[in-house]
Amino acid sequence: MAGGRRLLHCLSPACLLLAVTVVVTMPGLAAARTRHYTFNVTMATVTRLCVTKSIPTVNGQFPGPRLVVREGDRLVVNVHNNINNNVTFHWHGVRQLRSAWADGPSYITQCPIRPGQSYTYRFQIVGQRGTLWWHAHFSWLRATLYGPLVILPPAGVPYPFPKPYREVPVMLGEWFNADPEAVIKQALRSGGGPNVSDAYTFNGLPGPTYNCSATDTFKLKVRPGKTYMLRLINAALNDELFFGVGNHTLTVVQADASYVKPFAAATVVISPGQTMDVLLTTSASMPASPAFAMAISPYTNTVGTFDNTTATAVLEYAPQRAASLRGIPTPSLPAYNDTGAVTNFTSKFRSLASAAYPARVPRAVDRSFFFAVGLGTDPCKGRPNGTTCQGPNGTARFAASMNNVSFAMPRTTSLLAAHYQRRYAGVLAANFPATPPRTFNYTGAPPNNTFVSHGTRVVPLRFNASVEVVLQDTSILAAESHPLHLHGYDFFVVGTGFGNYDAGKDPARYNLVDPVQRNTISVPTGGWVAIRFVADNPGAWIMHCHFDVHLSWGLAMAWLVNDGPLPDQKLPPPPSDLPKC
Ligand SMILES: [Cu+2]
Repeated sequence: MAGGRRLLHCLSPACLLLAVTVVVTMPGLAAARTRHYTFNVTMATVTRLCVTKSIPTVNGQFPGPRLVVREGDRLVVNVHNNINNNVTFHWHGVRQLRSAWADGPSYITQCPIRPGQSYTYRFQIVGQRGTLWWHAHFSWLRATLYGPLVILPPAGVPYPFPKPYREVPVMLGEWFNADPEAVIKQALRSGGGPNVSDAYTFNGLPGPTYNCSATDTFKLKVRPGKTYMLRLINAALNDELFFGVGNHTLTVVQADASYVKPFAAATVVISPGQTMDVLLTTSASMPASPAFAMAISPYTNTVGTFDNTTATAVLEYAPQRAASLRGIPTPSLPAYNDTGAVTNFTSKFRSLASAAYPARVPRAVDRSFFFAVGLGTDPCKGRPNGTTCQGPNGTARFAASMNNVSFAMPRTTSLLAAHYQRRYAGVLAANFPATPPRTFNYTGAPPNNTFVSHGTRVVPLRFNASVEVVLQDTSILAAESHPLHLHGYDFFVVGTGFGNYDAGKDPARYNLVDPVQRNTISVPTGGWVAIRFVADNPGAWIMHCHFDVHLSWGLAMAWLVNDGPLPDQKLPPPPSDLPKC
């Protein structure tokens, strides 16, 4: 099924709200609603690029169903796993205040939902509005298990910008002709890089730049003189993306479900995990061209292979004249390695920081961390028979780390269950290093020894601790940007730069007034970024690279945030249907 086509039938949020709302009458809380959804995880047959295959889906849809809620709503999502694979779901960017059991990353907040089993995710949307999304959080299953999570403001509360005529989720994805699970399994077996995707997609559709794909094109029908809000979501597995629309300028108004000071851009850059709401105002009168191309292409500095293709979709003013899309105006996107274009764009983000939407930036810091993030290697020696070493130079295996620790997922329990039961022995060590084990010129010539260590090592945090983390890219095997995603929190991006972070000089240039608030930020290629958050949400929270290949190689760590003294500062007991390992 082409979910992208179906999207066109019900574009307005109100329409979707009608479809799935269950109103719970609560005295004195007329606006509080609980919205129920059922996720039946099933295999479905899908054809793209003339390849027909069976893929994991939610309710047979690809991409998956759109969830539409209002700020303050409670969600209840009943997941039934009917596929022959473990699965979990993550509600990407949702704060999950005191609902860590519903966050979803496998072996972090829950054991996987096994084939034939069910689990109900229950959580509330608090203090967030805009676009988020949901995706599977087990191995690479999110390649096809993903969908939008649209959070409208509370009823009667306007946007801080003129109300758009229409709002349209635009999910940017990555299509593999092969089974993505086979792709990552093969890479982990060989120690080499995984095969790259065959196409990028708009709402699951690759569009006409690929062979055998012209009929699988996402089309957005528009009228002249109207403003459309595109809810952009980068659901790609391993690629940051440029996005643009031919002859149209975009205005960015939200990022990761927080409002930003609006700014104009011809091209946007969006990293895996990130969301961005952009306004597009159509031509005042019917334009000469009946249609315009929307396009996405990768941004990367990898020395490995990557999917260097461009996908297009169509902004269609006049369907009757747009029969042939040949020659329609197309955006000129930057070159794949144009870091200058990326820096120029990302430097424009500022929190709205208004009276209604203040930026509560921590001004003082209780705990400071410096994490070197990047690739590394494991030795070939001692690998079991049948495994090979197709990593760097064919003499090692690819790995990735933070502070030289490659994160090992627990297997017998989740971190959160271990934390809740205070049974840490054999599961985790609360000694994740606050600084790299040895200092080196992080963005200069890499050290001779690039071997990583392995472990399930975490940082415990006291409730309400104010935390700063400087994320420093390394040039080991190649400087490369890493979209770092923190679960359970938004953070403020208070500083960024190229080269090595300088603790003596750089903090003086921090923005503590209106820094952007996000849940995912790309550590710049050969640079650093400083983030701050207040640990006001008890639980076990993974922070990881949102390139699935780097996560598979261990680019992750976790925070254990302890309960506070008050009753509403404690993690509640686990739900009775929490899956067991
Ligand atoms: Cu990464």
